[in-house]
Amino acid sequence: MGGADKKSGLRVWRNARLATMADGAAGLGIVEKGVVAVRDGLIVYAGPEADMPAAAGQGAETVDCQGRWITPGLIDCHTHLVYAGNRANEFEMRLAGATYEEVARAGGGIVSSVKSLRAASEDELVTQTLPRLDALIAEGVTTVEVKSGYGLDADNEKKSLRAARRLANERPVSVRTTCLAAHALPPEARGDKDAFIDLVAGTILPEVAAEKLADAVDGFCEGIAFSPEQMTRVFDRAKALGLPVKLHADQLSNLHGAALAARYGALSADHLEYTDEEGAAAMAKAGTVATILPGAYYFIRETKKPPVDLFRRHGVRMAVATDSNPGTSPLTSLLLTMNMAATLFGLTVDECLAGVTREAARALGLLEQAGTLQAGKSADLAIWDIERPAELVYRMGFNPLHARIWRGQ
Ligand code: DI6
Ligand code: FE
Repeated sequence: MGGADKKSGLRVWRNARLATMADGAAGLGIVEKGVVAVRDGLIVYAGPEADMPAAAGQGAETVDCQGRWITPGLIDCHTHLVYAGNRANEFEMRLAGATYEEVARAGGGIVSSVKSLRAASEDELVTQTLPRLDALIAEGVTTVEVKSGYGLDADNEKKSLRAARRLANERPVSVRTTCLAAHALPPEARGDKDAFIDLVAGTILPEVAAEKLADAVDGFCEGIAFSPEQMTRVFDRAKALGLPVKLHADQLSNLHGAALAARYGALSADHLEYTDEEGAAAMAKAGTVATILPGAYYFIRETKKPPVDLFRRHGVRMAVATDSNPGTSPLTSLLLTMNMAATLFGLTVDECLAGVTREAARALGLLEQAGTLQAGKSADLAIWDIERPAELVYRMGFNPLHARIWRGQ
């Protein structure tokens, strides 16, 4: 008992500058001369040192941050991190002038990742995913969302979700899993999208839910994937199973996916390059977060930008994520992602930082537990060797992380 007490005892990070990211605070919620006090993996106080209640500091082990900045641990709220192999060959084909269709006909595209994932064991998937996870963690990520979507049958979707869950045993990081069975049509479906959606809604989702393998359900609503009507069948089943939904929406065309997501009270709608004002208004009303994914926009050389001004005008919250995947965003740096969101889409530094902390937590339904430096939340911290927060967004390919604390450790 005594040993356990000591281990989980009070620790205080002092002499720090805080970007608390607290909702409602101005800008980043900056506290000069700040402290963060932690007990049992939870923040018990975050604020000015001068105002710290005596009880919060009594008998604490202290860490002198020497004026460094502390932000909430970063949250990557949209990844397809679990996959096998890679698609560098397709990248070379595209550089040589091949079109997406030509690549697909040569056996490329999502289906080639499906083939690789099906051939890999669960252990191999974990082994292949860890270096990508480590790259995220090295930049201060403390929570990562991981989607399935390269299995596309019950056994392989479950295998990939189990591999995703196991990442949390291998590394000090929180993992949220999302079932994206409605991602693409597998070859054995022979072009019958409706029959495949029946399989997703009737078999895959119920099996995934029965084993509690997913925290949410996602889909790809697009001409090259599934229609809004097909997505409603997936979402209806998700709701019946008690799972929150999110959606890859309006990435390549405007099928009004954002409005559809909002109608289902989705946690987030993601990509959104082609979303119109109606979609933005519906998202605002539903509290659906807009997850901005500049990595995919950059990598596929999209030219249509998500309507950031509409999101601002309607009060839609914006998250920023890597979309890490082998086909359209082989990106494992959330810091670089912030730079892209600022440079390509004009997000402000404050929006970028909120997008990888507070709003990312909101997009995962985790705002009660993570995403800001506030009492009662998980003690997930990133401590940075920087003079001002803008440096986290400004630099490209430079990592100023000094230390990362996950659940107080
Ligand atoms: N949108 C994307 O950009 C990726 N999935 C999705 O729904 C593509 C995934 C891949 O090509 O492997
Ligand atoms: Fe994605």
